[in-house]
Amino acid sequence: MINRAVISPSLMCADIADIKEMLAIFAETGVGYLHIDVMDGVFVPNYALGTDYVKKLRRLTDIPLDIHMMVVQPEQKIAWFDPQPSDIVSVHCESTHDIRAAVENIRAAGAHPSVAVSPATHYQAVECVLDEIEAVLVMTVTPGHAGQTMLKSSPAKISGLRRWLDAAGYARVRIIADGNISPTNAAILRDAGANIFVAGSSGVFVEGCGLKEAVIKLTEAIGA
Ligand code: S6P
Ligand code: MG
Repeated sequence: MINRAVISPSLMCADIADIKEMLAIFAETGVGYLHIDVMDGVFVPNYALGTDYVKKLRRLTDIPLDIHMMVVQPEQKIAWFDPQPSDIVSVHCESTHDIRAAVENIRAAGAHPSVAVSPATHYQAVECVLDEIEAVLVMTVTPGHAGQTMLKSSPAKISGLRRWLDAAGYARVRIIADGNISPTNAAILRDAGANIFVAGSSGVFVEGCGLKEAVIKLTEAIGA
């Protein structure tokens, strides 16, 4: 994976009425991934995108997916999404007692493994799988809902994680920032060391702003 800053639009925030037009804009502007929030109503108090949505989406685009599993026992559910070689799949370390099995199942399915950490979880929780993962997803809001405000502790958490990864010889491990990634927050988190910017209602699906215009603005903010 190339370690450059990229945008990953969060499709739970997208208007499905415009999906083809939206995907054409993402292809034209060169977004890195499409972020798919999977929620089971148990790990988080909400439901979001599922297997059939992903299957149909794959027929419409070849942009890689960045699948964020907010479900219990994710190790049993990874294969349901038929992960592809360019996809990233993130599993929460709080959602399973066997994070290594979850990571191994992502690798076995052929995708890039990533571990997600909720706000109350220290990033060092990923230490036992550091040799196996290619990214760490840092939740900069409480997982479960779009439209929240970024926690003030997020830039320091991301810069601490970046320094820790680099010092341990894992500079290649990318950091995904997820939650209230506005252009202003994206620039701050880019300086802190994030590489992939999940863009929802404050990033690209912004009220009163055209989609293409918003993607360009966010791309400029991350210096891509
Ligand atoms: C939240 C989810 C996120 C949101 C995204 C929304 O549980 O993991 O991916 O979809 O953060 O973006 P925004 O700008 O509305 O916070
Ligand atoms: Mg997400």
